[in-house]
Amino acid sequence: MDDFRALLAETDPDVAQAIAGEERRQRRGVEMIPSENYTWPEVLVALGSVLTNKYAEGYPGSRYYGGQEFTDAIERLARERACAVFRAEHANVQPLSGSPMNQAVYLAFLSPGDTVLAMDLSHGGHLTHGAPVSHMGRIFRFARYGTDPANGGRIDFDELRRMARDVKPKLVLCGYTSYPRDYDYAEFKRIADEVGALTMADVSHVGGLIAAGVMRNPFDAGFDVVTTTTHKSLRGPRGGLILCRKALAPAIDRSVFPGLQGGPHMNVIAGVAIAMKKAAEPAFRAYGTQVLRNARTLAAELLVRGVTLVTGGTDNHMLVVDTVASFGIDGRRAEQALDAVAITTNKQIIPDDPNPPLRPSGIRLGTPAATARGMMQPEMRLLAGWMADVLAAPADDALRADVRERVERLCARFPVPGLPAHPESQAA
Ligand code: DSN
Repeated sequence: MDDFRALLAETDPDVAQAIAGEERRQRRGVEMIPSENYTWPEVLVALGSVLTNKYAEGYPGSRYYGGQEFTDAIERLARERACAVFRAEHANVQPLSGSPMNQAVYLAFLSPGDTVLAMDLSHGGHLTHGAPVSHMGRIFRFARYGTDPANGGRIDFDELRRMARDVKPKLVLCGYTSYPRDYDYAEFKRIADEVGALTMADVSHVGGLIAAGVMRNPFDAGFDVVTTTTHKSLRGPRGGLILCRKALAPAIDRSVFPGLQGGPHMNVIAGVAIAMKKAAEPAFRAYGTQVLRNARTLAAELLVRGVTLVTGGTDNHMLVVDTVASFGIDGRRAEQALDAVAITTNKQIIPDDPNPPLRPSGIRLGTPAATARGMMQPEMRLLAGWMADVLAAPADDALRADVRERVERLCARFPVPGLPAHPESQAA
């Protein structure tokens, strides 16, 4: 690999320098975007392997091109391991990422104009859950449930049941990108059964925590379909998984290929196989447990500092901070202030946000990446204090310089998985 890095530096110094710069950024700063993580070094090897050269349309044992003895073996491994980790009857490991993954499910079971009951974007849902700006939002009718401020920001199941009876969805979808709580999948399933709807859980954010056995698994409540990206808490390569009951497998597989996609990315599927092997190990359960502990510690410490958290805390790996209520600054300003001290977060709309998405009222924080580096509760306490100080005084240059130095010193003690210790990439 090192020889190839030298070759790249010679062939294309512009790209090589940008990669080295990104390595430096990842090494020197704390990654707190809840959907990001550091994948395993072994996955990086698979991603950079010759598997990227191979076309493999179709499925193992039934492909449209020759030369599949190794790709078939890899895809079978990835499918079997994913089924074992999630207790699923069938896994399709070909979705290129989260959006096509969810699209493939809709297109497998719905006709244009059919109704889906899904979570409102500002309350935590995802663009592919029918936001009006997404293509899916134009093809299908999405009815949106929200969270109830009177119930601590949790889902109001009475309202959900009323909506389900009213709109008669063909699919009830639960899943989120900015909801810091766990789901009562059994209650969703009961409501879906009452109206004869299919159940789908998009667990992209918490896939790794479900795999680790530290959060609820929708299949335990009898869900039909579960989707997850593979690169968030699961720590795999960028990709998507569709897991389902065996009876639904033919429709799902046809929908992914040839319905939506062409050749699967076999280098990524090899990475998924590796990540699934890792996810089945006891060490991954310990990782998931620590991700949750770290999130709770971060939340407790921020609450002590008077910070307003959406729902008042967290049950998962994620916190949503109301920066307007807490510090009188919008999420964009907060994201920039934290970027300046090498703590990476993302601006985030909050429930019924009066502000637009590029200037929303909050930020999201998450612990999967910092935990993958080995950071634990003491580091979360430090980070919470530094973030609260910086957000309370975003224009204070001296404070910023001091916190940035402290963050970089902290980071030097926690190596980034998969990053070689190249002296040149450590240089300023
Ligand atoms: N970008 C992902 C996230 O941050 O939640 C979802 O698409």
